[in-house]
Amino acid sequence: MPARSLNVSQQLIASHLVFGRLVPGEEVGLRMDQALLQDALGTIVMLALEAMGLDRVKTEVAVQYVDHNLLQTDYKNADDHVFLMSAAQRFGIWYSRPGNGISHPVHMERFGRPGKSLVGSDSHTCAAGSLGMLAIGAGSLDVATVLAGEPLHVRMPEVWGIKLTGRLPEWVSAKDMILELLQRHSVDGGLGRMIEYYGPGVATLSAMDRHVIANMGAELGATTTVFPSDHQTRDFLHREGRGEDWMELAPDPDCSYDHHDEINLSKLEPLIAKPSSPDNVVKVRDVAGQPLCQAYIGSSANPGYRDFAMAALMVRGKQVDPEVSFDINPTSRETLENLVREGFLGDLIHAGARIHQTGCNGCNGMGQAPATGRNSLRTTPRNFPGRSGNKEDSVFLCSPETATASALSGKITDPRDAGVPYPKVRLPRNPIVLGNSIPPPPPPGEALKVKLVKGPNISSLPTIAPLADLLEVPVLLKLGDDVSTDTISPAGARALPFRSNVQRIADFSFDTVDDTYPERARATRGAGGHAIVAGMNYGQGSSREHATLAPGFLGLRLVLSKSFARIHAQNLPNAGILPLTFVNSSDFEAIQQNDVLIIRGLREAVAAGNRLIVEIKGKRRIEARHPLTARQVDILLCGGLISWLRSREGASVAREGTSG
Ligand code: MIC
Repeated sequence: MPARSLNVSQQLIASHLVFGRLVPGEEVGLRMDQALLQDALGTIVMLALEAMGLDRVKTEVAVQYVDHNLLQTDYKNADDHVFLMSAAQRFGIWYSRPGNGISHPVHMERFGRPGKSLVGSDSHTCAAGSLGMLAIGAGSLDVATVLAGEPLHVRMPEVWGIKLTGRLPEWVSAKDMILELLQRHSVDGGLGRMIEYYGPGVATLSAMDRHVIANMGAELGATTTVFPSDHQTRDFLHREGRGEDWMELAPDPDCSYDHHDEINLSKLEPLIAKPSSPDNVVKVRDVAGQPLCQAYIGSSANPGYRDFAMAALMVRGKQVDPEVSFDINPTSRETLENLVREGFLGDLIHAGARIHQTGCNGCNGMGQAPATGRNSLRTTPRNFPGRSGNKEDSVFLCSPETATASALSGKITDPRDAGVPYPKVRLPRNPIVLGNSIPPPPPPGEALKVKLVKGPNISSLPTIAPLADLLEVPVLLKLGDDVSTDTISPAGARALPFRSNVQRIADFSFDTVDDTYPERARATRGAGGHAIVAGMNYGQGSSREHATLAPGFLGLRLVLSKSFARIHAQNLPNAGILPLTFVNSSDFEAIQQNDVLIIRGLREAVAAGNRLIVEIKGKRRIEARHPLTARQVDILLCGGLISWLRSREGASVAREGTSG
């Protein structure tokens, strides 16, 4: 029988398949060659590795980046950095110190390799699909499990082939292309899908353009994104001094895709996502003329040298509007050094830019919060309400060209109307490459002697109770569609320093929508817990485990929604919380806040099948279903992922004991 023709996604999945079949919707186990951790979620990974008693990570490469929590207003973030350095050394993980840059572009520069797989404790891990990697974001507990040598468990996605034709016109860049897709398909358009770009237009996009597009596949809710590995990929690796890491990856000639779409790059125009969702996309010309208080360049969504060089060339010899804060956030030390050498940083400074340190910074509210109700134009990936650190924010997402044109005029401006000649950005001829900026971990013998250094804010993970047999829980919150993890466990400089202290960060849960929730929830802790009811795509956005562990610590036992975002749906059972969806979504209307939901015989019922009867006390019964695999049911019955892993270890120790 002739071998089946595979697209690139299927080739990558097939070459990493540990168990399962390439049948969409079925659970597959994937071998992960590499792992990426960032500090805001890495502390949970390290605490989990400690709780699991792991000696050394089992992936080929694992890297801990420190890029998110860089503001050191007191001891907390600084203590986390020290803890992460000690834990990285202890567990055999490379450590990228603060100032080296954002995990996604730096990983691409230093470790990315076509054909390899990568798991990351960050939803934008998919950015590495730009190099032809199978790169998947996951919750911190799942990442810890992979580091301990388990495959990554995901549902086999459908493959969404997007054919690119044409070439981006002047003033239109990769960000406009991904905004076009968000306009067409919304923030849940990629659920259950892996996006694969193909067609003649792909060759016109550089590896860094592809990074922009792959990164924001997360905003479409997709499992991941992949590009083929071609001459652009080779060129990128060659420029990084790693030409030997290149291999070609192309779809088989007769392969097919489960879904189709097409974009003619030549027809695109500058787009912008209005507040406060990445899919609220319109043409820049439709909102032109509105004033702004901030123009922000940087983040993992626009990390390339060209993005900063473009801004620099546009403002060369000019001054930005005096009422605009022009915030430049370099994304990697290497990019910054090249910008300095080529003189571009000088252009930006001269024009009035504020130069921030290399890292994620204001992207998730670690500084640079905009003024109340004033428009902020950002090249970042997300603009969920309040994410900037100001509850009353008004954040737009756009390309560096649009942000810079608007900074110059003081009004939202289509870059084609800025009156600036189109700058031709050329990559540096002999780029500076920082090959040794990340030292390798010590060898095993030395690593085992390293002690974890925990500051006073670092607390062990809370213990989680096994699933109860009777749930009788009040609904403490009833929420709408597309609730993001930024709503569940807010970002921003107030809350983020508590990322290594689940018990404390719990007090911030949902406080941007209802600041009475933490106290009301805490009161249910000893009394059987509580439930949350929500609409579609609950838990979209970040992979942050705090969005499950923290409400779980406050007594959250059940989330009943119309649908879940991918990573959050995996994080819920890992934190011992039961996810359920409505069988009839109109039943959503039947439940009000403070209603009590009852499920009897729960332990047996979740294991027996995926349908459950939920009684709305004093009203009626409705049908719900759980999306759990057999493994996830076991995890829930055990009281979350760590207890489950421990119980399995216990079982294998017992087996070894009897066999001896
Ligand atoms: C984000 O862009 O939302 C973050 C901040 O990078 C998160 C990680 C986090 O919550 O720390 C993500 O993308 O997963």
